Amino acid sequence: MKITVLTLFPEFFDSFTNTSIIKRAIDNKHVDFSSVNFRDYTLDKHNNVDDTVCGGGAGMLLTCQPIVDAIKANRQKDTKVIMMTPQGAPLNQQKVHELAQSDDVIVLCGHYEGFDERIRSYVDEEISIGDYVLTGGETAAVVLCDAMIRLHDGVITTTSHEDDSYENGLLEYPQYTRPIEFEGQKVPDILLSGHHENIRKWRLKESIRKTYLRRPDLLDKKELNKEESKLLSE
Ligand code: 6GU
Repeated sequence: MKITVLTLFPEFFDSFTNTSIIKRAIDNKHVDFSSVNFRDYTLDKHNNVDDTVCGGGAGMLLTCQPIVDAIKANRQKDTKVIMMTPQGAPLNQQKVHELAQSDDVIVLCGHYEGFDERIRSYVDEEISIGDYVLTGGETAAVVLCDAMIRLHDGVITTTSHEDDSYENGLLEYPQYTRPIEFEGQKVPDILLSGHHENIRKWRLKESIRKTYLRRPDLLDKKELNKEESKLLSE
């Protein structure tokens, strides 16, 4: 997968691409990541990329020319252009799977008060990471890129994605490691029993319980199978 981030702050992504699993995914060529400064594309003699709002109002807007030229210069025929904006579709794990199907994406990050509306006609998808406002799209782009990259084959080898929170529409069950007792808190006996089927049932039940208590909205959306419905009613 190729990811090109268009941003005024390409250095923002340095620690993201130089740390842990994402660094390894790049080193092992699972992902080709670059961040490009769209200021490099401005034709303005003072290098500006923003201007005042037509009709008046506070703040500045990103102008069409540098951004549209940066998109055109960095896209191929099949590139998906994603704009990070609080007005976008809410990001969830299903959306991450969808977007991670693309072999080539451009992720556009805004700053200041936002984008000239006409830029949106050059964009395939607008994505928001939640109902709160950030100073810029860069932090949101890191979230989106991390979630997409980790889904690629070979990036994560130690765990299966199917057990992750949200993959099956439920929150993850509680997990423990040694010691068996820590400051009076014990690992549940069943996890030490070696009885795999009972452990599987306990984990599913705890997943449902945690989801019911913390995120009932997820249960409303999920189609429970027979076993899950039975556990929920217990
Ligand atoms: Cl994608 N951008 C900004 N600036 N704020 C946000 C966001 C994105 N998602 C939630 N808040």
